[in-house]
Amino acid sequence: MKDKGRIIFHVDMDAFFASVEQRRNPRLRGKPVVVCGTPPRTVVASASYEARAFGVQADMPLFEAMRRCPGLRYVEGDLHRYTVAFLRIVGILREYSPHIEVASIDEAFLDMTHCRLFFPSPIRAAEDLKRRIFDELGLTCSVGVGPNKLIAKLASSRGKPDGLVVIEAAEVPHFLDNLPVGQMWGIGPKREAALRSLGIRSCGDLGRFPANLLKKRIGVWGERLHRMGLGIDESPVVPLGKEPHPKSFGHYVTFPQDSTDSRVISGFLLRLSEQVGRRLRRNYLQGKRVTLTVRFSDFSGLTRQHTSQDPLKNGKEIYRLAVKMWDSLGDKRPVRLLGLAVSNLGRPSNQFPLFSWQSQLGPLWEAMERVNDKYGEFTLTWGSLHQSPK
Ligand code: TTP
Ligand code: MG
Repeated sequence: MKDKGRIIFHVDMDAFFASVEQRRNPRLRGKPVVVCGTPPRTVVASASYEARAFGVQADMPLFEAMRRCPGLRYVEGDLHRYTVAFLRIVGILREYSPHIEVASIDEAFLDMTHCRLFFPSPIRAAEDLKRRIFDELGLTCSVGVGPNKLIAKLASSRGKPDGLVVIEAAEVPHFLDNLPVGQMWGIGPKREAALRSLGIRSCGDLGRFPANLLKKRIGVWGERLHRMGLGIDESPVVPLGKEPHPKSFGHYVTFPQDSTDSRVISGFLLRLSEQVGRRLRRNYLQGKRVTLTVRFSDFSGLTRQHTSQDPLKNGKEIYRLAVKMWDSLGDKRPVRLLGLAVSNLGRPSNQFPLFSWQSQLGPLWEAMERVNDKYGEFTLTWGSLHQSPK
């Protein structure tokens, strides 16, 4: 394969949450099953392929899924269970390449370029890896093999479920020509419609469309999309343990209505502090500098920074400082937006994660956080990882 001879695998578990539940409960196997939050007012997180045959899909309200598929079984999700299962999968993947990037709660990239000595045939290695995961966890996955992460990911979704799709560098143009543009990363229904109006239907069309024109029509993303349409992606597989830690964590909130009420303002400051604090904790970091951003109803704004002598470790500490910073502003204009960021980050010397790689699971955390935000009832701490899977 060209692309500087890289060989990249993308491994994505099939109907992950639902499959874990089917594995756990044999009565669910071969049946339409969804994993969701607490019924009845919840949405589908994962649908088994049996359920998908009835048009059930992720993000669909549960009642709609039940309407489409009478006899559908649902299981309230347990994020702890899925995380434990995926960490076992990561353990297997690590035996194939030390260069693994955990991309979300059920997918990972492997750079197999330098593993040729051990695995002369990438296809054999991919087959073997699939078999290992199935034998040890009873779960199927889809593997895409390509000259870069973009092509590998597109290939794995092409093969779903239980697929193995290999795209050599020379086959990339043909592969992209046959791929609807909506399947490209970052192209949702709205953007797809905008591209269609320009006559762009396949990913190949995207690559052929002049970059400058695309940029004019759809903005800064245009250039990036053009390169993606050509199948170009030079981004490296960033292995576990090698990610640089972020420089800052920040959150913003736009008020539902402008306010001068100090209780409303401190309420939002508390929420922002907790959000930032949670990200610090889950990355095993602490920070010293707090940046407060305020926008007023007249759209003017200001930013204040304060560096604390002692590192800030949690939401409470951040909140205390943020309130002081707000009070010292003494500005009485109605506020429309608040932002809070913590920078000058470092790792506390006395609080290392149990295993070094645990501190590097940022994308996994991000994915779990997204699910947690969506289904508040799922809660997870690293401590719980030390229980065996149920
Ligand atoms: P996906 O890999 O997107 O979906 P999947 O594994 O269920 O199915 P596929 O075979 O198409 O890969 O997401 C992985 C898990 O993330 C999924 O099992 C549940 C969770 N998830 C949500 O909680 N909400 C969502 O909207 C999506 C898409 C996924
Ligand atoms: Mg998946």
